[in-house]
Amino acid sequence: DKASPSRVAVLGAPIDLGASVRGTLMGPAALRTAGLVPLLESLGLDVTDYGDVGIADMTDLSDDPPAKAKHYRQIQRWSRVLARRSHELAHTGAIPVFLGGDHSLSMGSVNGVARHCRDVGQELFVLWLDAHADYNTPETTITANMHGMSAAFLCGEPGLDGLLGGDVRATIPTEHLELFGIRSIDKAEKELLRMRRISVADMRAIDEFGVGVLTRRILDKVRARNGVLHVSFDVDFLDPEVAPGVGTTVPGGATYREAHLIMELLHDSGLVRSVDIVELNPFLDERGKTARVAVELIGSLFGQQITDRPTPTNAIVPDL
Ligand code: HAR
Ligand code: MN
Ligand code: MN
Ligand code: MN
Repeated sequence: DKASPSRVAVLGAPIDLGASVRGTLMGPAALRTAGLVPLLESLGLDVTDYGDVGIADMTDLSDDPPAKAKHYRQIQRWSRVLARRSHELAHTGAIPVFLGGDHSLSMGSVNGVARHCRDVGQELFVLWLDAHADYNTPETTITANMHGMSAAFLCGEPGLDGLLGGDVRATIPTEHLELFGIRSIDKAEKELLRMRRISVADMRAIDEFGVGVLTRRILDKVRARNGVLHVSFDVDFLDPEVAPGVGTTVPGGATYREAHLIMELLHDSGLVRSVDIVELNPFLDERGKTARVAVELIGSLFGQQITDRPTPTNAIVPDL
């Protein structure tokens, strides 16, 4: 497999107005406190921590906020600043790692990475590790919370068209979005996912086939298109027993070992070019447990191994 870049750019996005529960703004600090940067350095990576992004100097646009999108103006400021910073960071050739912050930050981070991939003519795939599909629009949403809309926004669904103002909105083709670990979808959201034929590895598929098979299937698809991968890791992907520090826990999530195996396979693929870590809420955590697990998993994503046994090549991949 091809080698990933050896430089990592860490950027915090202390944003929590996209979520129903406040507190994810402490996420970047908790991930740093849990030792993210020294861990990455111990793996031989050249890490630059750019600190946290702010939105204080952002002016407001004059588009009409959608009827059902809470804190639209604030999220718009974050999206615009993050899309710009993300594009710049991707351009340097480092792997940007965005520390959230709620999942609305991906509207900016992934957009910037997608713009860069478009600049260099590379196909971008997005692996969305999450309990939720985040595929609502202002039309379909029940809660009006914007963290439930980020994947839909990235695929160009209507309703948030003015979010980035005059800046370029890069759209992820629906067949390049891979939802994984999903166990909570709203009714209208499910209908939209079905209409768009979006790939959903839900918890039942994981139970039946295992994360190894399903992850390899995604990696093969990316490789076949000579593409690269953005990993958007919503911490609520994990089972609440493993990761209690999130505002929207859903039972029946990924186990500790399943999550590590996914990260290990992703690392071995050499395809990952950017990462979000989102929805960690230190206000709800138990003595740093969730922050520590998230950091360990990022360690596996960047090459931490138990032994040096690489991914075996005899992958058995069912045609689902
Ligand atoms: N589907 C629900 C909504 O749209 C819940 C979304 C919750 N999202 C997150 N991130 N916690 O995945 O409001
Ligand atoms: Mn999410
Ligand atoms: Mn570029
Ligand atoms: Mn979620």
